[in-house]
Amino acid sequence: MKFTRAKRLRGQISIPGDKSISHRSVMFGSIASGTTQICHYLQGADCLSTISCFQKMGIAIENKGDTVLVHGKGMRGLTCPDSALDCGNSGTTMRLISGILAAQDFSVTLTGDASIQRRPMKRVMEPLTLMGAAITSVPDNGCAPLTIRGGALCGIHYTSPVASAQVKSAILLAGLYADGQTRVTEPWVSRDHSEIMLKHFGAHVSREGTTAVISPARELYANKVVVPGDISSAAYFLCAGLMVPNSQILIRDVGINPTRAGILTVIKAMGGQIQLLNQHTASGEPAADILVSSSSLHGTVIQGALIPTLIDELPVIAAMACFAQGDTVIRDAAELKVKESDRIAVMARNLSAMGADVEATNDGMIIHGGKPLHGAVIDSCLDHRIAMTFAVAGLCADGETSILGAECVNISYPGFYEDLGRLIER
Ligand code: SPQ
Repeated sequence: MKFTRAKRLRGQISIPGDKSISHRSVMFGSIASGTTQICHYLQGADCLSTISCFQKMGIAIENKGDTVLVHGKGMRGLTCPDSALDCGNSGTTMRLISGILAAQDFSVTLTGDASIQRRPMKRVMEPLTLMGAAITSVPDNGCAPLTIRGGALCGIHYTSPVASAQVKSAILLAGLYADGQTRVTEPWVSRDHSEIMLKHFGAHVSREGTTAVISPARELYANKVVVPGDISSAAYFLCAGLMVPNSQILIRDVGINPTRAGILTVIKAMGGQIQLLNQHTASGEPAADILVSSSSLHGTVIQGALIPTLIDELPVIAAMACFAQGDTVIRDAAELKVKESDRIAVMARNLSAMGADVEATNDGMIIHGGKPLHGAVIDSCLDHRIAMTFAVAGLCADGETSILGAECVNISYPGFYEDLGRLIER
């Protein structure tokens, strides 16, 4: 894909469904009793991997496009698949399913693509083993493929070294099957979609400070889930609207759960003009339309408890910071190194190739803003967030920006380039 400078961005856009919420709706619907209707399900490759994993475990799932019907078979209704479950590129699929498989009375192997086989899985292996599951990393390096032999589980109080919704959710899901209460304490609160949706399905979940608490459940009850637009996908339009002069975009129906919406805080701190309109709640998740207008931006510091609330948006925020006056400092974000790519190294390398003044640090980046960018050849490293970030950066750079491996956006946003193209005026 090639991008050149845009004169302005104008118009309205509806964002595809939230990836995190879509995954959870199929997983929880599969172990609930009855039929769960999911509206605005994300048809990205990651969420299709989740559907196919549960189909292989005997769950009837009808994917009708925007609507998905999951005919749940209850907490003990999954059957042993006849071959390994393929999680594709999706960390969420692999880590959350591990929590459910930890309690099943069969043995399963979880595998996926080259990227997922490099991502750390010890973070879920360790707590689930403490609860009673037997989990091995087939290559014996703490990475996938993983073989999980489920069993009787005991409730634990686990203190996680990282703020990770995937770790927390895996433990909470196992906790549904445990013999007593399960608690997960994190350094900072990570996204709480699992807690919200588990309650929506009848589970007893609460939060005490940075600790999530779940009680064992006999049954989950199917429910309708309306998935809001994904704020991580909306982020590209938010940043593009702020960066490209004379722009105004109305982004419709975006999830603004406070544990996900840190980008809105950062935009305000940088002097960006955004307005939240039509605020509402769907299936327990807050959502709104967001009106964004181009703005003159200044640098800021992004750190601490804010980081888990915008972890996936940091690549595009870093690109936006190149167009802000002064320095933007990102710290406490070492987790970026273990995503689909090492997002610190890949961002620093690609932004530098476009002429930006960026320093990679151990746990983030320092961006010295205000230097004009020029086009370059960008290696996405097959990381969807990197490809989308540089499509946006290319709209504000002199010359041509080419993105290699651009099709990886299908992981979370099929149709991204078409949607962006519709807003561009030249
Ligand atoms: O599912 P995957 O591959 O881990 O996807 C990413 C992404 O950029 O889309 C991370 F690479 O999002 C994660 C996110 O970073 C999705 C997620 C979730 O749905 O629970 C939680 C975050 O990961 P973590 O490791 O902090 O729990």
